[in-house]
Amino acid sequence: MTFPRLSRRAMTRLLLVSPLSSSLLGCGGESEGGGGGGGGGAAGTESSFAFEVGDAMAYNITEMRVSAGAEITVSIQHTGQMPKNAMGHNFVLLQSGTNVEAFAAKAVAAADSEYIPASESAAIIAHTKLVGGGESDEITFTAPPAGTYEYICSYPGHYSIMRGTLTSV
Ligand SMILES: [Cu+2]
Repeated sequence: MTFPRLSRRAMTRLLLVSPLSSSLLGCGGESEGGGGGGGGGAAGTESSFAFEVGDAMAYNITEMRVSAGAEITVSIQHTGQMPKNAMGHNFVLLQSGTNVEAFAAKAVAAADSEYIPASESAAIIAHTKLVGGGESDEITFTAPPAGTYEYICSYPGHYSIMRGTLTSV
């Protein structure tokens, strides 16, 4: 009920001088230091994405909306049983304009680097490592300039189903 850190008089002064008073009041004495969890800047954007993958070829997230220049966290967790050499998954965010089919063809030949083709590094904005059942990874990167970007799982044969669109605004 009471504000833990401000006396009633101090609170009144604050109300008189601060244009933020209504939002402070809205917060009451409860938690929520403002902004809410995982929120981003521009409307409808997010800064944290939790990918869950399993023994099927599927992403749980096929659309991402981010604020250009924001710090983005992508985690990927493989909740299935199959090892990564049979049902590996990753998250590979590609530069705008990348020919996904051509990229995927190069990726197939890059087994030694877990299907991240070194020759195509300029086309990759960010990527996680390849995960199999029970494994996970997390990366942080800067959201690219405003535009539309595709992301795929570069494990052989997966990209045609495991792909999504990141929109940066
Ligand atoms: Cu995959």
